[in-house]
Amino acid sequence: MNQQIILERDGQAATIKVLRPEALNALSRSIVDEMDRLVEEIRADKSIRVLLFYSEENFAAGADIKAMAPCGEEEARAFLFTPTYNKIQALPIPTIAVVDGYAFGGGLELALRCDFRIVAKTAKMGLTELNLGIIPGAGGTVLLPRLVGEAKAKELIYLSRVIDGVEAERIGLANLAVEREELLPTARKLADKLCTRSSLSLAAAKAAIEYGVGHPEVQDACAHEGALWAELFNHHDQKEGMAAFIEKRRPVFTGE
Ligand code: CO8
Repeated sequence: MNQQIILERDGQAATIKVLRPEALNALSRSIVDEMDRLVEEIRADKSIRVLLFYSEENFAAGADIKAMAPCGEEEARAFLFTPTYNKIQALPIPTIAVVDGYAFGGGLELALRCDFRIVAKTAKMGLTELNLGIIPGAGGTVLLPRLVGEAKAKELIYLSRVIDGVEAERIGLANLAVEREELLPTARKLADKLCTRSSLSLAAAKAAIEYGVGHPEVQDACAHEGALWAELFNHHDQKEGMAAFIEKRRPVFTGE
């Protein structure tokens, strides 16, 4: 078990934290292996309603360059973080990347797999892989264009351009940029708000959006959305949500 990554619990929220300050929280293979195990644990634990990724000082200065440097093609393939990042993206609960300091390369790609990015105005973010003679390899070329559009994604990736939190918010890469001291309180407030929503509705909304973004055929995606929508009528949360509206009170969702 790698001790450089931990899971912290705070009520219904869980936080995954990297503890490798000497390398600006660069992600080694064994850190990501342990991240994979933690993600499996979170998926199985129905009491966890929201997952945050937050590491002190720096989100992650990328994948471990010193470990990748000697790799050949086969070893590089084995080093890829894609299977773990795919699992993170597929979690049915909302995920929030809380970005302070550097989020470069595979670090930013982790943030791109989350549903929300709350960033410090002073954060430094970039898909800087082309500086190293490679390309983003954990979803960056796929997910960045979805957020900022193809032209801006090409500019950022081709030029390894590093942007701060303010610019990240302006171009749609971040949901919100805040002062550093407001970073965690803002993320916690968002997490608390998400925990009051129906976990079933959140999971269905996430599945519908993911499917819709990945399927350009609008009628197909809308049919998928409609099936998820109708299925929710099997559950208490739909009865409760609508009853609460009619009775003019706040709904109490249970995820059932
Ligand atoms: N990997 C390994 N070590 C790192 C990394 C990294 N990504 N980033 C920083 N470190 C280490 C440095 O080597 C240094 O260690 P040491 O003191 O032993 O030399 C220590 O952290 C502190 O770093 P610096 O002295 O460089 O600190 P500075 O404040 O001068 O600079 C920077 C900070 C600008 C962040 C600088 O460290 C930097 O440019 N780091 C590299 C950033 C980068 O290029 N990241 C992308 C990596 S490639 C990648 O992520 C590929 C992802 C695609 C596939 C994912 C699955 C494999």
